[in-house]
Amino acid sequence: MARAERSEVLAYLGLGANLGDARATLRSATQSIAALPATRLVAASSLYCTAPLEAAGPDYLNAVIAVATRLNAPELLVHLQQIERQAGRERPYRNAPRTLDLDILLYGEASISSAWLHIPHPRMGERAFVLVPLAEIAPDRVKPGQLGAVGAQPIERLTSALR
Ligand code: PH2
Ligand code: MG
Ligand code: MG
Repeated sequence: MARAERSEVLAYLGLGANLGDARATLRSATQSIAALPATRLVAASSLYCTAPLEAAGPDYLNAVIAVATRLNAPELLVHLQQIERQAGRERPYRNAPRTLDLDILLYGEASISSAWLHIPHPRMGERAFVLVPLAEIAPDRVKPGQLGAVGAQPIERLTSALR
């Protein structure tokens, strides 16, 4: 008997970069994610210029995208880490400046806590660079009051599009 197809899950991914040509890297990463097996791009936020939060170095470019995927969350994570490595990501210390950071923010309605993966992303509710682009493409996934709570964090929407 044929194995039942896994159903699609809507996942929200945070993209960030503050080294190298961040704009080109985020665009290219979005294309690589859209080309992953069993995955399609559903929405992309604007690009945002944001001040580093709990981190040093240059300003970041951040965005959030939505994908519909049949990959499970650990499979998706492995693919995202491969795309980070292809972009030259190094991890010399926590929150070091990076050529590319790809985080799974939400995976459907799932709550996952393993050694490698915590979904929803544990710190997303404290970060304007996540909440503002997420609210742009999925206002229902941002809780009332959350945006106000991060209102003091510098973030600027850029006119150039992510895709
Ligand atoms: N990522 C971090 C730490 N600080 N600050 C901004 N503005 N944007 C980020 O993507 C970011 C950060 C750790 O992942
Ligand atoms: Mg991150
Ligand atoms: Mg990360």
